[in-house]
Amino acid sequence: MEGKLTEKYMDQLEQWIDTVPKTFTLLFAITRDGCDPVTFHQKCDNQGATVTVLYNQHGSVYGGFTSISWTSKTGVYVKDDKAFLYQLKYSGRDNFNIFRVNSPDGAIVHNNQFGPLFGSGYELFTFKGRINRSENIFPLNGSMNQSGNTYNNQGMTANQINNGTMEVTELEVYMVTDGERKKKIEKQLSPWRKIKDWNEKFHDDLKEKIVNFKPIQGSNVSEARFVMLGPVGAGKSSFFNTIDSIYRGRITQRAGSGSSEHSLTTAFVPYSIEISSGATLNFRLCDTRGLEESMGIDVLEGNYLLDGNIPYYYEFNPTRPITPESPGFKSDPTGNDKVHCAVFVIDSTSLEVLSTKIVEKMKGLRGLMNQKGIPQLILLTKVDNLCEYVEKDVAQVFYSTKVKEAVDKASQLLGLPRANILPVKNYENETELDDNVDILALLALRKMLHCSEDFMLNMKHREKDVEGEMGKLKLEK
Ligand SMILES: Nc1nc2c(ncn2[C@@H]2O[C@H](COP(=O)(O)OP(=O)(O)O)[C@@H](O)[C@H]2O)c(=O)[nH]1
Ligand SMILES: [Mg+2]
Repeated sequence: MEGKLTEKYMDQLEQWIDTVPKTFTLLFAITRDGCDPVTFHQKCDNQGATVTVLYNQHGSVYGGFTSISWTSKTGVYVKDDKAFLYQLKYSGRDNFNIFRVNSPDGAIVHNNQFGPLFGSGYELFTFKGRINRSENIFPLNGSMNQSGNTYNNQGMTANQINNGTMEVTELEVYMVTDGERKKKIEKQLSPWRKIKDWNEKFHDDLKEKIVNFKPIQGSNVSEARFVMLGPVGAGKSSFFNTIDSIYRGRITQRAGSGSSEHSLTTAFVPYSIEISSGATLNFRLCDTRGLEESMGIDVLEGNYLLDGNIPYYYEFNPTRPITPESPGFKSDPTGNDKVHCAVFVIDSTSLEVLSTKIVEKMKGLRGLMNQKGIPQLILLTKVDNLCEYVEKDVAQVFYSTKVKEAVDKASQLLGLPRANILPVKNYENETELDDNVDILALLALRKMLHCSEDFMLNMKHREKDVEGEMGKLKLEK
């Protein structure tokens, strides 16, 4: 098994350790080996220099390095003047900080009851005794403090490193040895998904084709309706903002976005897009309350949502799902009210930690959609956070091995064909538009429109066929 540590992070650790190139070999990973001091010591004792890496559900990566082998003594301070604690990522963003040892005598604590333990003041104490996994989280019973006694804290608090929690999604220990490492190929020579010509003309063509989109004639639909479903923070509102920005010619933020524990969007908002001529495009992107483990849209409400019973701007209320008696309930929805294509929005960097409850919720909704023949897609967001090549240049997205792997994974997770998984990078921190960001988002939107056309065509044929049957019945009478 390969670990989660990326090449970029290995490069950084290598620089911090010394001037010689380093190879990293995974010795211990709690998701694979379980979180138990016995296993940790079996796998990591007497292996020379090691780096311990913790990953949490808030998108933070941090840990410690020691140049001295771990041992199963019963509690001794071990001197290491090369040891350090470090931070690589905080809340989803790279943040490189090193906290070098300033009292080497107590740099490391060796104890057979404990996992990796750094600092005489337990500056980084991972766990003691066996820790059981709960869903995708290991609630470590250790702690972190930046007292500055053993390691120079650089004026940073523990909360600025571990988000104030010792819950982690993974803890790895790598053996560190001298030697050039074979860099993982993170960029392919030929794309894993072929796109005709990724250039300005393609950008303009895509943009125009979408402006000219018209729902299938005779399907009783004048605008396609997409519903975006997914966990809080996945990037639903940002996707609408991205499309809106493309057509407004500047970065816009009509849909509120940001981070919050519960969903910021609580209403059913059917956003439409206005172009410079004042015309509106013939589709609506419906923002919904996020799918939360214990709240959010349930299956019954999902059913109403898909059938078009839920009125515009309806406020989802987790404690009181909508019923036919609720004010505004559309008991006789039109072709426009129906959902013509469902879009699950998933953060590509969270695939590994997506809770099983949320996946089950999405699968439940998929079941409903299959019954109704509604096509389904996945928007795989934040691919810039997944791959450094994409972060630098979004046009590299279909050459990125990491994005390809995430697409495969998402496809397996929900059981949708790979062609229905659409990587996107939303505008989030930009002040200017970028053709490459536009192209990727427009490609996704084009696929959404195609899927909605398929659905409308089926709707139209079904209506015709039913009418035909009725006609026959009448004639037979
Ligand atoms: N780097 C990056 N950040 C994103 C992307 N999409 C959304 N975000 C950020 O993720 C956070 C949550 O996004 P939001 O659209 O509010 O999620 P929602 O809860 O699904 O509506 C915001 O801080 C966004 O700026 C993306 O593609 N790349
Ligand atoms: Mg939102």
